[in-house]
Amino acid sequence: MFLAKAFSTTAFSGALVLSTVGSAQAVNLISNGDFEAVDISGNYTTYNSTNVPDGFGWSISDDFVYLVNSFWSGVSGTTNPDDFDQSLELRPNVNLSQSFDTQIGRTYELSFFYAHDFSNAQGRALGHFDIVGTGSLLSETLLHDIPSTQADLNFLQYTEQFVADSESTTLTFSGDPSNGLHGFVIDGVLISEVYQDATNSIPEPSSVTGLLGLIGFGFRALQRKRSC
Ligand SMILES: [Ca+2]
Ligand SMILES: [Ca+2]
Repeated sequence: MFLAKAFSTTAFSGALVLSTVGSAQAVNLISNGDFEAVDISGNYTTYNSTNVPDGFGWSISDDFVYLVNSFWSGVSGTTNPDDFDQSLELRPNVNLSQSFDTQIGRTYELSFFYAHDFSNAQGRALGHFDIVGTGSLLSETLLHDIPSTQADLNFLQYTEQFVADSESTTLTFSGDPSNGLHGFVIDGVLISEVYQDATNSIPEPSSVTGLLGLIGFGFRALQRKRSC
């Protein structure tokens, strides 16, 4: 369901062609960002640092996570062999992390869906994430407090960009002790490089206006020359 944003138009006679710019290509640098890589059956299962299965892709420390299968539906738009869209719930003190290759100075986009466990009596949950290279590149605390039911957790999507400052960058999600037993849920974690094509950049409206003004000036100059 992740579609690259694209914009393309032809201004006039092929002289000015605007094409894809600044689009986040859907090549995910995160492994198992949709939490479908390990197919589980039943409502859910739990993983901690000692029983993370091969292929899960994420490191887990300090607490455990729930990998949710049929108890509710995730929203990554992907499913595994038993046809459920799996998602992940963070326990209060857990850290869930994954490192990925980056190039210094390049821009990347992080997006993911988040919600709270409908069983949370407070009707809310906090979640944290950090993206760290040599320094901290992006860090947020998110609150999900809109209605959540078992039929629909009402996932929201977070999207933001960051610039890498090292060749390896680490994304870490953390729960929050105030959530209690029923916490923050994530799915569809995507990090992709944002490609800026300088040769196809879209002119600002003022630039277009200026360009059209120059064309108009040239046309009027040509008319004056012919009338002389
Ligand atoms: Ca499954
Ligand atoms: Ca999923």
